[in-house]
Amino acid sequence: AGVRLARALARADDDERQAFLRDTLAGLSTPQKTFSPKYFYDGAGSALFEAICETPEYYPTRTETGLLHTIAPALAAAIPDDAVLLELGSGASDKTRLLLDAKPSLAAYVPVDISPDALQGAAERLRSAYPSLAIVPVVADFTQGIDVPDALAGKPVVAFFPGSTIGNFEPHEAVDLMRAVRRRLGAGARFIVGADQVKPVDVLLAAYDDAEGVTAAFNRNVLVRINRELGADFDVGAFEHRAVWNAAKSRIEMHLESSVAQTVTVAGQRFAFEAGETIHTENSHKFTPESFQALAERAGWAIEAQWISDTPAFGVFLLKA
Ligand code: AVJ
Repeated sequence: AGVRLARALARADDDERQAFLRDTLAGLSTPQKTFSPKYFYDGAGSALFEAICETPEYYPTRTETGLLHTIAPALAAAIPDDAVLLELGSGASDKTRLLLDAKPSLAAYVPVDISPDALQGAAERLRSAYPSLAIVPVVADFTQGIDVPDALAGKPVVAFFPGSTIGNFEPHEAVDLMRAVRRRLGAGARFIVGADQVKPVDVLLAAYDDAEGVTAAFNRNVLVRINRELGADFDVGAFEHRAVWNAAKSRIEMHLESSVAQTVTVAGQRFAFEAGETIHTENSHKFTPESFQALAERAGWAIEAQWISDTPAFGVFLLKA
């Protein structure tokens, strides 16, 4: 297995794929098998996420978009005129348009995303919609550090992290990430964060297990990606999508449950599954205004303003360093 692992690593054509392989093997080697949700977003996964946002059950995107539409003037007033807008996990950049429209004086927009496909499509669409705005896309895993292109050094940076992607992180990781953003942006900086709110469990479960099965396809797609990119042999049809509410941790968990006892090979290493055993593929923490404030404050941010939508409740928080 050692030699085959070494060969698989050598074949991996870039650092990103090596990290993907290493993380996948490590995640399959722990008692509770786990994958990081950042690996959902290959081209197909990014498209499936956009399709999730169109399902009737998945309320966060349309709720946050409606809220941003309402509060865009207040956000624009808090953003310096010549600021660089830096978005973490920008995906299709649809919500960003609300800020770009409300703040035409922005110096530049820097979308940061792990998916080159999503980033490229978004940059093309935005360039034709905002021909006079400097758009500087950055393909990066923002959990590994936040870089602003040199050309924009010296400008005030406002960070934008919508979608409740912050909910993907364990609380201590969320604090580390928000602290890293604060250190990178410096004194007086602003950080606009979307954070989905606790609500009745049936609403949450439906949002992560839509009737059409789009979320199930999104969850299973990570197995398709691992098969293709890491030379694995997952029987994708032998894993069921599960969405579970973890009340103690205030989060929806997604799992892939092995429907039979089976063995899977990844880069020459074999991993046994019992029937009913799961791979934990994602956490989506749900917040209260108080729980989110506490997290932001632990990272050294102060709450400058906050807005919570009408039911289904979704929060947008304006943080000040
Ligand atoms: C993009 C991370 C915010 O957690 O709600 C959607 C991803 N997962 N349905 C979320 C997701 C399942 C989404 N985020």
